[in-house]
Amino acid sequence: MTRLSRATLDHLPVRVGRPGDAGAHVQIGIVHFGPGAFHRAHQAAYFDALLATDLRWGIAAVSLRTPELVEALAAQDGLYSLTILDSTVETRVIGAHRAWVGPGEGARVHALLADPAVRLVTSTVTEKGYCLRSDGTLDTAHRDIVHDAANPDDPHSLIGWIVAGLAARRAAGGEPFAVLCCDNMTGNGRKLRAAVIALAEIRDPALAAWIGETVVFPDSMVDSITPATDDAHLARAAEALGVADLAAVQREAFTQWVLEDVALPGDPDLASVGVIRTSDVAGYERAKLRILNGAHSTLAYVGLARGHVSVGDAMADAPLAAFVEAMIREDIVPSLGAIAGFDVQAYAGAVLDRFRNPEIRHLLSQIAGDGSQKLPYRILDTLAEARAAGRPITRLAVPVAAWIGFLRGRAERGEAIADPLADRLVAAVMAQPEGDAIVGEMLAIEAVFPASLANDADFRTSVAKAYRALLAGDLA
Ligand code: CS2
Repeated sequence: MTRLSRATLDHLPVRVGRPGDAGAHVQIGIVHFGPGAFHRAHQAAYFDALLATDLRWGIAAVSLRTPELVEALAAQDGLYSLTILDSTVETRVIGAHRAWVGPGEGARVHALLADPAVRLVTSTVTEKGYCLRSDGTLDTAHRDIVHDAANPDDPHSLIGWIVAGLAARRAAGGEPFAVLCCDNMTGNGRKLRAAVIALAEIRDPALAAWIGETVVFPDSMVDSITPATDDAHLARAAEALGVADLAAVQREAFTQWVLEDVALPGDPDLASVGVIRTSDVAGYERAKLRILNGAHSTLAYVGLARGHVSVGDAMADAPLAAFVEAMIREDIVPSLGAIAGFDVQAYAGAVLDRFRNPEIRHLLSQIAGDGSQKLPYRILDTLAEARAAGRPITRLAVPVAAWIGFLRGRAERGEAIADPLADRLVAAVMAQPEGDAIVGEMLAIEAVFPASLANDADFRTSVAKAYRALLAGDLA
């Protein structure tokens, strides 16, 4: 089948939306690391819209681990379709990507990062891609960071690439780029900043000081439910387009990007394309991570245990949906405090509606991956604060117990666990016969559970109780 490309763009059905840019004169202003489905469906769509009025913001997509994606973008001149799954389903072509760089092309990454026209370096490499310890600081014992400290000109990690790029800017006497983290972590910009400065410090303390003084790392909150592209979606995209599109993505209509309101080099008018600029990102970030992502992880682990496959299925399980709603409204919302101009209970209701979107089939197994990286931001922070404030944690202990049960089930069946700590997790859940003694083994993993929780008898008892209940087929 013919592929989507600049040459086939003019022949697409009229109902398919066209890229925002005016074609040939787009400059590359952004280097993006990790152009997976979420980036292509979210950030790239904002910049695609911005290109309609400002041609400086084309994206160079850097995927140092996924050659297939780079091949697909190359074969399609960087074009791909975004399908919006709402009461009406709409497809449009995104044209923001103007360069694509794959494994083994480090020299091109160096050249892009050194180019003064590149004003932003952005990332969606998932939580584990930042090589942080559970306290949010750079893990200097991480294999990639050890490598990058010894080989600063041939980095493996995102952090190493940012340091290398900033070192080149400084050496050339140029302006630095801004660094925008677009992953689901609290204080994502601040954490990335501290990690970059920590690695730069090993290389050259003067470079670290220069980064601290001149480079901005705004915090951001990103949100749009983006189910992974599967064969069914590739077929749907091909049908809508009349040509094949191997980089197609799909998402819900709702999309939000809240970005800390600090001046960015080149001053892109992001507000004109719907990005919310505010000085209070932290409030939005906490609300989104704790409500949406916390509920997602709960639905994933409890839902899989109850035999469900997708978020929609899990939400159709009335006791489970009621449990999650009560957890959000009674346990999570009280942890958030007031956020100016933001109705948290209304937000919670809207999130639950989004989970029920009948057009979306979002697999629980997709959400269940990388629990060791996700649960600290999604559930454990809420739990620790609830304990400190003396609020109940009976419900909040359930997703932790369900995660442990999920790991045990997978390990017993010899199934792979997608998690950078998989070996340690499997060792912990298999250290004891099935029963709540496993909980103690898991809570001893310091890379996941802070000592304040691991040593808290009430927390331990609550998780063990929830684990027993789940084994018995009950929710709590
Ligand atoms: C999900 C998120 O996969 C997951 O862990 O919870 O990707 C979620 O869909 C997004 O954060 C929504 O913005």
